[in-house]
Amino acid sequence: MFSADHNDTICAIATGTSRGGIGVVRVSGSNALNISKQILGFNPDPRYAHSCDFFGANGVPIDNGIAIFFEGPNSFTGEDILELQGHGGIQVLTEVLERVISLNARLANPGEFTERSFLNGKIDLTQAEAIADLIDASSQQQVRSAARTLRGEFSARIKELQDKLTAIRINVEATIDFSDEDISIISDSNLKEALTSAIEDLDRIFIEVKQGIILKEGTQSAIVGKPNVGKSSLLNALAGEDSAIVTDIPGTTRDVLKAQIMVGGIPIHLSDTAGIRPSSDPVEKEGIIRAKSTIENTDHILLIIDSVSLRKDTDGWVQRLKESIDELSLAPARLENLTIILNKIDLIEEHESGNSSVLIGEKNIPIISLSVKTADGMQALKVHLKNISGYQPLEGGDYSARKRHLIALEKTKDRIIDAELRVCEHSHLELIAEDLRLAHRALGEITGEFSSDDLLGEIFSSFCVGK
Ligand SMILES: Nc1nc2c(ncn2[C@@H]2O[C@H](COP(=O)(O)OP(=O)(O)OP(=O)(O)O)[C@@H](O)[C@H]2O)c(=O)[nH]1
Ligand SMILES: [Mg+2]
Repeated sequence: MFSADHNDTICAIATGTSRGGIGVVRVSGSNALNISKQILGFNPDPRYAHSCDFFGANGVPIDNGIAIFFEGPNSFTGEDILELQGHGGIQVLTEVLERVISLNARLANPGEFTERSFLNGKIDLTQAEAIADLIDASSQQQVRSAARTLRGEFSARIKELQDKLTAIRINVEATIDFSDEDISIISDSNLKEALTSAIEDLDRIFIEVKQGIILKEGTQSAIVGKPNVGKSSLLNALAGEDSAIVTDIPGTTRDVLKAQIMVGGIPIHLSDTAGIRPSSDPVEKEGIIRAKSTIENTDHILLIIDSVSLRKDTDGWVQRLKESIDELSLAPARLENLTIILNKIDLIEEHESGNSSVLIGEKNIPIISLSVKTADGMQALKVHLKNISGYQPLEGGDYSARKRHLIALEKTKDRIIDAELRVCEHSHLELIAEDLRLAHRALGEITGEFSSDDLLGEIFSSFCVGK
């Protein structure tokens, strides 16, 4: 929940709730100095690491550790902060926390320290989001991109574009002001040129943000095909654990089973589905309905075929492959997202693993031949999964980005295109000025200049307590 009251003093165990060598209780707010004096028994020097006792109400030390007091506004939140670094046991940390609460502080909501940092202008919204991304990062690339955004590199890109828009708006507004005197500060052609250049900049940022989203959210791949072709075996092999039941009985999998793997730093969300075949069994039928719905909603479709039933060295194999694809009832455009996996090549005498492709209609569909059983060809599949994710590292590194950034950029672009059209139609400058104002506003949503309480609530509630 977005916290309406920012005047009180908040506290939390900042180091999580598991056992550790060191545990930190963090306090932020106007009462932090008073709490410091009560718990430490002296007035701490700002930014000085005091080795001391942390006293309970009865004067008995609860713990001994390092206390650091940061005087606002030179602190993470911009408020007075006290950090008590004690021993990392749950009981001892809870006692220190309870003592702080008894001295007129309240338990912080998730993300409330970061929220205060944002509200006090210490960081912008993209940096606040990057803090959550850094904490949640599960690959080296995610750590790098979150750290880059936290350093403000993404905000700087947005700021550049905002400055450009501001310059255009100043010229448009000035031309409106001097319209009685028939003075034109900016000509139509110069205005159009400036808007086109802003759209080009937007498009570049758009690509960068898209890469950031792939890195953070990854892509979805559904494993589909006839019963018994090895779908669940493939899920288990990729995930590195036996999550799905594997038997030689066709129709084993009924429900959709999900697993997440990391390939080259990209999260790939896999779904194992029920084998598709005509069935009168109500449970299996429901499983097949779910499999088809998964196919519709996934980014990529991995159609597994038993290579014994579809030997590439036999006549008419392409036609038979086409029939298997037709059974999925895919919309023609979805062929773009299809990969064929020929499994069980270990059962074919002279087999070759790896990549090939086949032309179906006008689409060249990739084929990976492999054996889940022997792992032959599995590496080729992993490389393929990374390639189809669409991730291409940017030259200077990536940003950690979110869908809301993409939506705001789209809104900004739409408004600038509107303005561009009006320039072509020689519309009133007031209308162009309004389009540009709205474009500016949409861009400001990214850094949090213009954000609703609902949005802020959504962002900060995804944090952990103590951050
Ligand atoms: N020889 C060989 N057998 C395999 C291979 N992959 C899977 N199998 C076997 O094929 C059988 C079916 O495997 P599953 O993974 O359960 O197949 P499925 O496609 O999930 O089947 P359903 O859930 O019934 O649709 C099991 O006996 C597996 O051990 C492989 O690469 N080679
Ligand atoms: Mg299965």
